[in-house]
Amino acid sequence: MTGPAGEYPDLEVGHPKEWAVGVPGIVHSMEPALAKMGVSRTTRLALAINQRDGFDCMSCAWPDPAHRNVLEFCENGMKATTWEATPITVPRSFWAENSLTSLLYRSEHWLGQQGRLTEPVHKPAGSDHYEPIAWDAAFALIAQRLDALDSPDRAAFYTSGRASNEAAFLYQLFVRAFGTNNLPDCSNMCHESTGTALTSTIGVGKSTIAYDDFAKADLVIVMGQNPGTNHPRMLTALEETKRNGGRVVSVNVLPEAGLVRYKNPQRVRGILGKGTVIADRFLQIRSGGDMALLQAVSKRVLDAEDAAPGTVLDHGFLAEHTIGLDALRAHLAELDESAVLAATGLTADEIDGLAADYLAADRVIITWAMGLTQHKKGVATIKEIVNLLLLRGNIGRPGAGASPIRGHSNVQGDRTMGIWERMPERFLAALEREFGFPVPRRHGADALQTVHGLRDGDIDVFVALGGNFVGAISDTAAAEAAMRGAKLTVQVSTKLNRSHVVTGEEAIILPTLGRTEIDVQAGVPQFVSVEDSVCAVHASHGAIPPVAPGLLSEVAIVCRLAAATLEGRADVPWSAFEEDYDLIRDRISRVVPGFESYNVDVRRKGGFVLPNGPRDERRFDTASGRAEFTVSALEHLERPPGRLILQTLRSHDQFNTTIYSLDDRYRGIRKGRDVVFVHPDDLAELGLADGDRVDVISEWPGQADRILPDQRVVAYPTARGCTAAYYPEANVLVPLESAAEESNTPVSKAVIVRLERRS
Ligand SMILES: Nc1nc2c(c(=O)[nH]1)N[C@H]1C(S)=C(S)[C@@H](COP(=O)(O)OP(=O)(O)OC[C@H]3O[C@@H](n4cnc5c(=O)[nH]c(N)nc54)[C@H](O)[C@@H]3O)O[C@H]1N2
Ligand SMILES: Nc1nc2c(c(=O)[nH]1)N[C@H]1C(S)=C(S)[C@@H](COP(=O)(O)OP(=O)(O)OC[C@H]3O[C@@H](n4cnc5c(=O)[nH]c(N)nc54)[C@H](O)[C@@H]3O)O[C@H]1N2
Ligand SMILES: [Mo]
Repeated sequence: MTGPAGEYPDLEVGHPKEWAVGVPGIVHSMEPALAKMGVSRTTRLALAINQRDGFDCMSCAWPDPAHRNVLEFCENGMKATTWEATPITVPRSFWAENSLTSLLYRSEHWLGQQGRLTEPVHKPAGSDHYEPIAWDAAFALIAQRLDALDSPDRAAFYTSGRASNEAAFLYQLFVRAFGTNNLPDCSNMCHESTGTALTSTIGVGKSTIAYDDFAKADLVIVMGQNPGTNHPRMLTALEETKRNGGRVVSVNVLPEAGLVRYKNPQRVRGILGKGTVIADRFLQIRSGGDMALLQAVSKRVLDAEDAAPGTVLDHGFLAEHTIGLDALRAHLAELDESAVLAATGLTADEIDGLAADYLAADRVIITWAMGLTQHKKGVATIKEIVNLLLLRGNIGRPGAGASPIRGHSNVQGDRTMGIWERMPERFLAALEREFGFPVPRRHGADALQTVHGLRDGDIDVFVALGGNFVGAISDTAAAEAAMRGAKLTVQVSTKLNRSHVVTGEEAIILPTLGRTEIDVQAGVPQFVSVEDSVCAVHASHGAIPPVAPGLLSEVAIVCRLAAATLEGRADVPWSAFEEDYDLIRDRISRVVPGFESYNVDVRRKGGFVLPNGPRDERRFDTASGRAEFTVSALEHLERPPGRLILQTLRSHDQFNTTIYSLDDRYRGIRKGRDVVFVHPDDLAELGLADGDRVDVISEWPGQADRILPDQRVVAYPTARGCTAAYYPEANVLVPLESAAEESNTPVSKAVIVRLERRS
């Protein structure tokens, strides 16, 4: 089937795949690399990804096993690596040839394909072109604009999760020395709901498991996550769960390929055989129904205990380490089963089945990602995960725990290093003690508040250490209008994206080294370090020469910007830090708990694992000093008649706003992205058919419609009433006002839409 029209005239729609990865995946991943980089550069890269003396793969925050394969990467890791390591660069003539107005009509895919950025450029106020600028002039200009602000709070400093620990620590140090906590980051749009829920219930906003716990688990419940595309190496861990007799359950709106069947490319059986069936049970839940499902399972666990007192719950653990069970018990006693069925779209049998799996398992891990966090009730849903795990003591022992799977490769480390608009007092006080300048205490702006600040004229300068803020945040039109209100926007980036094109009055791009590249300072090769999803910190060494001479590392850029802006206002040795990253780590070791002997530990084989109260000693640093059961009133999104609930998600060939190709192999889509996936019965009900072209229109009370025009309808086995389209194109549909309670994360997985056939 081939679709007509639109931006993608060659769009092809086939059948979704059942299995993931395997040799076609790896071969597919090497082709573009080989074509662009030649065999020797490609081989050097492939042999260095995720190896002990190599670099940390940028594609996700999945941890590395103790035993590493010779090629310890996945198809998508190789894509991310090649995307960065391409020898193609943006030529100087590009800026004169392309006005910003003309670039507005280019897709993210096209922008990324222009190659690596190699020299700083400046767009003067009133001009429609960037033009080259010397590094020192660029730093002086930014410093001057920052200095001219009435208050440091009139600037915001965004971070995307690729920044290393060293760069992130210096960046927040600079920003706080400048005088603000305006440190929004990509995590605000990602796992903020996780951090909020876990910190309040178990005292730490991170995973409570170690890598090898997957091999020890009897049951892994994968909720709202598509590992086949977004964390492919996780499938190897799930395969181990299964090999050791464990079960895997997937709770998802979609039947995602990798969870159905997986062919491990690292094993002969995976190459030749039919692969492993990963999910023993698949619960195809309605969007946002997870809170109800988890409450229903917890209720069944409590009922089982009532039927056979003393045999089901972990009474010793509950008595010693938790509070609040009685309130939960009372709440669940009143649980309305019909509301649960309506919210989940599941049958009582399906829920009984999951409860039976949970009760039969001695050791249970629950993992999750964006399918839970990007909902209005995301925080409450994750608190229900904690409730369920606590009932049978599934936290703080081998093979059991809560395991949020992070997105960006160092998003967790950046938070540990202080990238957060609301860092706790103990961190701020330690920073103040170590550096001796007054650290601001007033909470800063998160990602959505930054858009509001820009829109309302409260923020004038926007600086981004990586990422693609206007491409990634919700409500693209509103975000872009807000960004245009800035006086100055600054992007520290490897490649072009939408955020370079939609700018403030004045704009600067500072190109930077990527993680694949060798970083030499004062004649000595430096390394950086990162923290993965299971709190393991390890070194990352560049493997190939920089794509162009004169590129600065992120650390160097932050140091020079700080030195130019602060002009000795804080007693921080910026140029010494730039020359020797060990000096940065020495200071981190005096500020951040767990890093006391950073420079020694990070040089150990495989790095080191940060202490974690719940995991290591069942210590819960909450308000009560115990793990806290919580009670949340059941709520789910009602779908008005004739409407669908839209989720915005990733294709197989993209990394966030970076589009590698126009294919989504596992979902049967080729050469286009202008699709909207709809259940066949919903299509019939709406009077639409597969292949129709529609406008997708989002509705928010009291506001004008938001429109994603001209999408091809694809009949797809999604849950009834739920539809899906690709992020970031569909971000235009997500209202700025639609944010998760408590975490303020954009609700990217539940937008009420209607589909209108184009005439
Ligand atoms: N190749 C590649 N790797 C990546 C990324 C990438 O873009 N490309 N991005 C990285 C980043 S930053 C992140 S955060 C992660 C994202 O990793 P994921 O969270 O896996 O990414 P999404 O594509 O947003 O997929 C969301 C999943 O949740 C399901 N879902 C949606 N709504 C619900 C719901 O209400 N309930 C349930 N149970 N399921 C639901 C969707 O069907 C989908 O399978 O991946 C990281 N890794
Ligand atoms: N609708 C919708 N919106 C979403 C999501 C969703 O599921 N749906 N997901 C959200 C999530 S989970 C996330 S994490 C955010 C992602 O938000 P961001 O992290 O802001 O976005 P990315 O697309 O990952 O950023 C890509 C850009 O980073 C730059 N870059 C790449 N590598 C480097 C590097 O090493 N150094 C520097 N300085 N720059 C580099 C390149 O210029 C590249 O264009 O988006 C969020 N937005
Ligand atoms: Mo993310």
